[in-house]
Order: sequence, then structure tokens, then C-alpha cells
Amino acid sequence: MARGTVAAAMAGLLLLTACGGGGKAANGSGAITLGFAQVGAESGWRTANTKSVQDAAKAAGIELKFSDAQQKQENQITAIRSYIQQKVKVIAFSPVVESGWDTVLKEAKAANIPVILTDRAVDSPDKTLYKTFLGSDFVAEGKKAGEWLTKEYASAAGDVNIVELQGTTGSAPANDRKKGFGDVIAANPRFKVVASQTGEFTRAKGKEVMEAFLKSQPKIDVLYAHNDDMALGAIEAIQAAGKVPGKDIKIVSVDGVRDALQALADGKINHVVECNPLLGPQLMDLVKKVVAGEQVPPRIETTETEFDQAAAKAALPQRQY
Ligand code: GYE
Repeated sequence: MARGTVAAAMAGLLLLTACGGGGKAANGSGAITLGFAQVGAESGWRTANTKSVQDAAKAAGIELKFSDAQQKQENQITAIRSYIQQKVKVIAFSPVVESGWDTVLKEAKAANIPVILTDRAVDSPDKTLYKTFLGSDFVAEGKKAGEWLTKEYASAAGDVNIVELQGTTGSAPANDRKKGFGDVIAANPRFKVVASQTGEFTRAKGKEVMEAFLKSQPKIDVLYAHNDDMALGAIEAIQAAGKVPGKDIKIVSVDGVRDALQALADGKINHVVECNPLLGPQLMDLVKKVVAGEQVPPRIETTETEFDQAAAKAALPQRQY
């Protein structure tokens, strides 16, 4: 290498080091680096969310560093710390549970790396630890499920025994979907939640817990599942027990993934409340705004719908996930 080249290379290195916490990506391309700490790959919703983030980053020319925490908070904290060390420009993550983030968020703040919460919220009282939240109103989703139930049983007599499959314990969607649903059905003492347990947002666990419910509960009228995957697992358990899902046991779930809309079209699920996983494009816009120092709203909620059988049939041909 000629002397001049070495000197130029050294200068380049120095430059990279000097702006390590700043503008340039590690590859020197000038792209914004985004560290994204995903929850895991527990559900169809999550798979669609991951794809949306990856596709949108590519389309926006943002260099994405992606990690999958396998539903464990300690893995997410490790990933966030590594993003801080790598001096990414922005960190985004979907907190697996609501509590216990203050320490690592303070570390990001001390390193001057802005954090964007996507999909799930944290319960931290210090709102300066993150720039914004992008995601759904999970309480509203739970309410919609409760309102559907109220209408469905408006003219039926007697008690309605409900079993509930909760999402990941301590997660915002599990806490809020339980609350929203509970608040609505509390108005009517005929609605009784006779069993409620976590199915961890997965098909396998949804099936397993539903099997246990079917053994322990003499009469189940309705299943409320905090997500579609658990409902789909539960359908297998219901069928294995010789009952007809959608008829002997009515089912309402949340998300709106293709398999659930198909089950709804087939009459195995009765109602689906939508939760939109396609957050990638909005997230990339926010990343760019935050990097540019623009003000962003503290909370951005996605618009969502609900599906009955006819709506599911109509939506299926274009459903992306
Ligand atoms: O409903 C579930 C996923 O946080 C909204 O997580 C998300 C939830 C979604 O595993 O399927």
C-alpha cells in the first residue's frame, strides 16, 4: 500500500471512530442503522410483523440489525445492550413484558440513542426514556371481543361460561385484552369466566391449556383467546374432545391472521378482532424523523377492524399474512 493510501485509510478510520455514535453506518454507507429487538416468533402475527419490519427497512434504505429474543426479557435486554455498544442510530423494540426496562432504557438514553417502542408498551413512569410508541390499543381490542359476546348472547337465557386463554404473562396485550374484555362483560352477571390461564400466545400451549380446561370444566360455552394462534391450537383440542368448535363452544380471538380468518370462514371461529402487525413502514418513517430531530407524537395507534364470517370471506383473497 502506498503511503498516501495508508494515510487516507487511517483518516477514514479516524473519521468512522469519531462519528461512531453519530451519522454513518458501520459500513460507511451513510445509511441509518436501526437495532430492532423482536419478541420472538411465537405467532403468525409476529411472523408478519417481523417481515413487515424487514421489508420496510430495506425499502427505506435503513440498515437493520435484527434479533429474536425467543420470548425472554433477558435476551431482549442483552440485544439492546449490544445495539448500544454497536452505537446504532436508533433502537426499536417490542417489549415482551411491560415491567423491568428502566435500567437498560437509561443506558440507551445516556448513550444518546433514541428508543422507539413498537407493538407493546412499557409501564415505566419516566416517559423521557423513549421517543414514542407505535402500536394498537389492546384494551379497545378486548372490549370489542366483550361487545361481540354481549350481542351474541343478547337473547339467550342462563349463564354463559367462558374460558380465557391469556397471552404471555405480564405482556401489554395480555394485560390489556383481559382488562378490556373483563370491563365489558362485568356489566352482565350472566357472563362468568370459569377458567383463565396463559397459553403464551402459541398454538401448542393454546392446545395444551384448552385440553386441561375441557377436562376440568363441565360446561364451556365460549372461548376467548387473546390471539388467533391459541384459538387455532384450542380448536384441535376441542375437536379431539368430540366437540364442534364454533357451535358447541363459540370462539372469539384477536389478530386476524389468514389461518384464523379461514377458520372463521369455515365456521370454527365465530369472531375475530383485528390487530395490525404491519407496522414496518410507519416505524421507518418514525426512525427517519427521530434521526432528523423532528418532533413525533408520543403515541401512534394503528386503525383496526373486526371480522364476522362474511367479512373474513371477503378479506381472505387479499390477506397478506
Ligand atoms: O396479538 C400475538 C403476538 O404483541 C400484539 O403478540 C402482539 C401480540 C399478538 O404474539 O399474536
